[in-house]
Amino acid sequence: MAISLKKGGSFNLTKKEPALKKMMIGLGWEMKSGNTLDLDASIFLLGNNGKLPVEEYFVFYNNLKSPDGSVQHTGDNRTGAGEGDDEMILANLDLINPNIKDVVITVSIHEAEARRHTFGMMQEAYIRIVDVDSNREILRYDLDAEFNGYTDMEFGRLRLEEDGWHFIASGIGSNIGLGGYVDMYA
Ligand SMILES: [Ca+2]
Ligand SMILES: [Ca+2]
Repeated sequence: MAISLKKGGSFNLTKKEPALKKMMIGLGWEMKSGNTLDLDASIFLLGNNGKLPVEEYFVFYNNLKSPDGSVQHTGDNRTGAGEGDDEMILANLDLINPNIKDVVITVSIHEAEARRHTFGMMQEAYIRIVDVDSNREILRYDLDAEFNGYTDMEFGRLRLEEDGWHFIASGIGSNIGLGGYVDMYA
């Protein structure tokens, strides 16, 4: 049974899922019409100051692996065609550089402004976290209904506290694009 979290809610991931080591962050979508829309999942690994230690800790379709080897993007999907997870990022909690304090997961629409795309144009769009070893879904968010009108969102973040990793279901929609997040964290 997946954990049901309200927007802004959080829980102690280490305590709740002590066996969790490898996570798969899966993004799936379909378009309502015959058009295609390109969603991108990205991860920002941030230090104590809330910034990327070096820019390679920003993992996305053009930088598939973090320097510590903890986060691996499996490759860009530009259409969302087909069922199930269309774009995936793997994260291994054991490999995260000890200087990393926050792992921010974002979803953004590629060239949303130029193409006039928003989350509301999709159907069956979701982002989820799966425990790779047990193949169990830990968390899922639907992107289409609640985030209608937005072009990007902070899905959630892992934060290292004294008692382990906490997951915060941020669910913060925005229209700043992937570049906006880069400006914020670089
Ligand atoms: Ca994509
Ligand atoms: Ca799909």
